[in-house]
Amino acid sequence: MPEDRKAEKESRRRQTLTAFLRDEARAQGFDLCRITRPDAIPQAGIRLSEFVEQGYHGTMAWMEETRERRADPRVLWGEVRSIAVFGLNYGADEDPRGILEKPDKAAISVYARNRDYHDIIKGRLKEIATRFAARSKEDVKVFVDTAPVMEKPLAAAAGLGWQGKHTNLVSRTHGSWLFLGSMFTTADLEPDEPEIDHCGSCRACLDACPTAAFPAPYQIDARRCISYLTIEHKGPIDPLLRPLIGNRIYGCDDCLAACPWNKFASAASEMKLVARDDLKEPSIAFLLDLDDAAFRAFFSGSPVKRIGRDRFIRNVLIAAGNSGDRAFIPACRRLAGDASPVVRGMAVWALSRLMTAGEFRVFAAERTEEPDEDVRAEWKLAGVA
Ligand code: B12
Ligand code: SF4
Repeated sequence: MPEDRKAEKESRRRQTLTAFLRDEARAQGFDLCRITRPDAIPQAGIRLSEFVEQGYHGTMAWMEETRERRADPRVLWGEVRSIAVFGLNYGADEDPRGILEKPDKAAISVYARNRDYHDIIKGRLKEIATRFAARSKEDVKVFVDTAPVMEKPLAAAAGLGWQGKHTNLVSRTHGSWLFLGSMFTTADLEPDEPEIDHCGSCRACLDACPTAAFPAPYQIDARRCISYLTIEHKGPIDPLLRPLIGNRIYGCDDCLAACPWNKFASAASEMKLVARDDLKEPSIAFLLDLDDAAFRAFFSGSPVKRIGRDRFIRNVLIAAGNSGDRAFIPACRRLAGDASPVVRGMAVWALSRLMTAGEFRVFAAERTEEPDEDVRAEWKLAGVA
């Protein structure tokens, strides 16, 4: 076959497969699907190294361990020729910051009020990949969040949006409310144009952060981010950051919600299928009472279940301590005798804020010997030697 005929045939195949993939993505409920090349993010690896060298990843050691694979999709999978990036709108039907004014309620970030998005997206990506592989006779691999893939730079290179100053992907059509997932393939697909940065001089997201987690625009120090502290971080949380956490018990949406591009976003109709109304404004009193079995049952199918009951109750105790609501004192007293040291320690902190100085002195005098070093440190912090 002459060279030009061959090139024309290849181009037609590329276009047909790309169109097939977009149709499949739409059929699976994705709002966006665009294509990029595996060599499209040369800056990302360098910036990831800077991030890790600054220690911004905190205790997420896996970020450092997988650095090389994360930085370059070709190290993760040598045969990959094209990467399809998918976006799923998860916008809420109201401003999620409203609950921050209700100290007796617990704020769970929007993404976690639904069934676990890893499960939702992975299932849909697998469907698409199976049909695409059958049609193209090419190899495919799908990833969402947990794999060593830099989803945001890839999404920006594919043109789904750009990385905003809060570092997340912002889209002109969906604001800051998109989940991302990707499909790597050996197929040669038609790449899309990248999106350019439309943040301009805006710094709303940077100013909105309660814990000042952005050392500079486009850079995050995860160690200060409430999402990291409440989800990824095990053990006691820095006492200086606790008051700034307010009633946020799982993740945080403040920087996302502050983004002016959200005015183009709509509430996600897709997510309604999996949204849980009882996770919109759960009461702190109810959550403080959850033992391990009740925690597992209540958060079954939710991403919240991943952090386990003890870390979760630690977070709820911080919210209780920040509430100023003395009605939580009996529950906190009970939790000060919990089997988990991280729960006991945070109960001591909460009580030191909710009780009067006199009440706390009486409570301290009644305590039994504490075997755990971290809990002893909490007593010391509260002024009890
Ligand atoms: C680790 C991680 C976290 C960590 C660290 C956050 C972070 N920004 O890295 C913590 C636990 C804090 C976190 C929190 C959240 N996360 Co998270 N997280 C991830 C994960 C697993 C890896 C991200 C990563 O590679 N970070 C390393 C850094 C170095 O990479 P980066 O963020 O892309 O950093 C870039 C910028 O700093 C930029 N940069 C640096 N300097 C400069 C200078 C200029 C001029 C420019 C232009 C750029 C630039 O270059 C870097 C490389 O591209 C991804 C899933 C995945 N596999 O990608 C989800 C992911 C990023 N998280 C997500 C979500 C939803 C959240 C939360 C909103 C959850 C919540 N409500 O609590 C918060 C948001 C906090 C925030 N402002 O980022 C979504 C974001 C979707 C989107 N639209 O972007 C992802 C993609 C998961 C998914 N599949 O949907 N997360
Ligand atoms: S998620 Fe909250 S704590 Fe984390 S960077 Fe954004 S505003 Fe700050």
